[in-house]
Amino acid sequence: MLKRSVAVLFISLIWNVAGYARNQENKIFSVRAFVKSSEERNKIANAGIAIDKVFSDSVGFIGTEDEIKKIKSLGFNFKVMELPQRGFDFPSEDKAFHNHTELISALNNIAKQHSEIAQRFSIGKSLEGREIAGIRISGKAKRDSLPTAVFMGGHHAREHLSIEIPLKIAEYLANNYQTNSRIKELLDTREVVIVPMVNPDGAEYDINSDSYKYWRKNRRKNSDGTYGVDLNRNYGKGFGGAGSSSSSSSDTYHGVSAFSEPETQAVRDWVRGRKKATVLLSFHTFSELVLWPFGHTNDEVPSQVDQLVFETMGKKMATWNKYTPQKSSALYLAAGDTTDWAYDELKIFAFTFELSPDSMFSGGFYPGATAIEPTFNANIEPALYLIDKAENPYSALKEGPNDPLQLIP
Ligand code: 0X9
Ligand code: ZN
Repeated sequence: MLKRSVAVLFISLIWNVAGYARNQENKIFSVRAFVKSSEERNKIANAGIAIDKVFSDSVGFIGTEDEIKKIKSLGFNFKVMELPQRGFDFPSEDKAFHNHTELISALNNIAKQHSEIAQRFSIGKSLEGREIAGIRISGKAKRDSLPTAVFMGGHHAREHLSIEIPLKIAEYLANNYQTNSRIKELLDTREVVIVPMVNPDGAEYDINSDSYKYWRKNRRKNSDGTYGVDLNRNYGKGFGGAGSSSSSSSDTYHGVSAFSEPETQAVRDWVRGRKKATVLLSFHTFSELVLWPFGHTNDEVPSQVDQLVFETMGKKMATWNKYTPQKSSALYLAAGDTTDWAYDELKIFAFTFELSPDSMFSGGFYPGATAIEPTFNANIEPALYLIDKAENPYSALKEGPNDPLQLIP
């Protein structure tokens, strides 16, 4: 007789890599849970599970034994694969990735080598006291005098590639200002502000031991002794709603209140202060998606024109990186993310990119250093487009066969 849940366990025997050790207490699994509808998908998100990848017949996530039990008790069929644990700091093959100290040096170098256009800034400190570092790049020295594009990465600890791409964008802009007239023109008329590592404590925790930990949250010590708040559930819009968990051990734990975390407070106060910010891009990994609000509800944003701008810009950016463009809620409902807040409170056209790879099976959160260059190449044109559109996002509707409703204000 068939069991209701069928668990297939593939134990990976990759123990022959020098220096790798295994943490018996915290086994981590790649889980594929089979779902038949978006309702079932949302049921999983609502169980406090951080879905990484949506397939037509299933969802993928990184889970603990407890989370596998939860999926089982909800009656889903699933299969699991135990993940090998590896590395100390970044393992040698991944040393092109920047840890926190290296990121600070890289930003300092840009500012030093291009002092006429680049300035370093900090938006605050993480819970453990690490600098949340940023860089401003513009042909005009006076802050907040030009239309501003905001880029962020590293909300989620294990998504190291999401830190490399905004850093590379900063390097690209700074390196090309003098020699590339398109870049010079853009930067002389725009301000670009970039914070590549919003969650430095989490990113460091993920790498600073003998294994990658598949860590997602920050390093808040919760009152019950568990660790971490999901920073992308801690923003104000729809806080505590669908797809966010009130259970502190969950990967999607939303925290005790909206903006309870120093990292999200820092982002909030910094973005609020950028008076000419009109566009924002928050890099995450993985799945190759271009996402826009809302994500906490299936409703569209109240303004029909704005919804069309989101859709038009999102689809346009997807023509370059070839990612799948969709409204966030079509992926799964998740309340309290950066973009819903930035649009709702500040009317900033805010996007989430889920970078490469496409799936867990092509590297997931740890795609290796060879992923950095092609992912940057795929995303530089969308980034430049976004910077261009900072001047007037509504102008997106004037291009091509869009604006069928003649809604341009
Ligand atoms: O769940 C998230 O925070 C993002 N995905 S990730 O795998 N990087 O964790 C997606 C956020 C998109 N927003 C909504 N679906 N609301
Ligand atoms: Zn993420």
